Amino acid sequence: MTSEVVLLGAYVSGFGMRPRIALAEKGIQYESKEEDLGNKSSILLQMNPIHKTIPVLIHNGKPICESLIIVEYIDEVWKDKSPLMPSDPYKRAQARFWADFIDKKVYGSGRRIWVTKGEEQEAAKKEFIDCLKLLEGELGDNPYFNGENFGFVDVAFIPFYSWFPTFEKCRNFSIEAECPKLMAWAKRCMQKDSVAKSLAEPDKVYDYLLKLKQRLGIA
Ligand code: GS8
Repeated sequence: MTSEVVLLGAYVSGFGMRPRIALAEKGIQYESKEEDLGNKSSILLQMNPIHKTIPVLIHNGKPICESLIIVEYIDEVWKDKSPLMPSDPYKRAQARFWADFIDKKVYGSGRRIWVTKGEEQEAAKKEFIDCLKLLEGELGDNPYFNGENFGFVDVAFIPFYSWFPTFEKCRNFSIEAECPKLMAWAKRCMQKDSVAKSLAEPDKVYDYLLKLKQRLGIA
């Protein structure tokens, strides 16, 4: 059966990069529609009326929202190639746990680094690095989070790599110095075409952030 796949996204969004990687892993052709989040399209508002956020995957006319749910959906629909979720139920639960940790803790503290100042910002920076160290511990000596094969947690986390240089430049710390094994993992992921072609260029992320900071009046 041929299927029609459309992805509503935004180039620099880490959430938007996740389905791009998953679709590339599966070798699925799709139409990509770039959203201007300052002026959302009627299709986005119609397809994700609850959150009004990207990414949204539209498969044969039906929307699927929330990046991690989209990645799981892609993995289930196109299950014959490059499985992303472990087949063991316990490992699957663990993969979901770490992806949820990335969204709540890594993204949460990462966001606070931008919107706070002074002591609060220092606390957010510390929490961010602590979270990265926890992830580094979970990775251990494995090439990928699920062991030998690139999988769900890698898809959930690797988009942050595009943002690392912007964090480092603007907030004056070195992730490489704090988490060398995690950086080695990121570079390993970048050797995969599916990742390299889906991640935003760090310079474009930096430009985007400078403009956003100006617009929101954040230092
Ligand atoms: C988060 C999506 C999101 O925040 C997911 O898909 O995993 N939990 C969701 N998307 C942002 C762009 S990335 O910062 C977005 O669409 N923002 C527009 C808005 O909030 O108005």
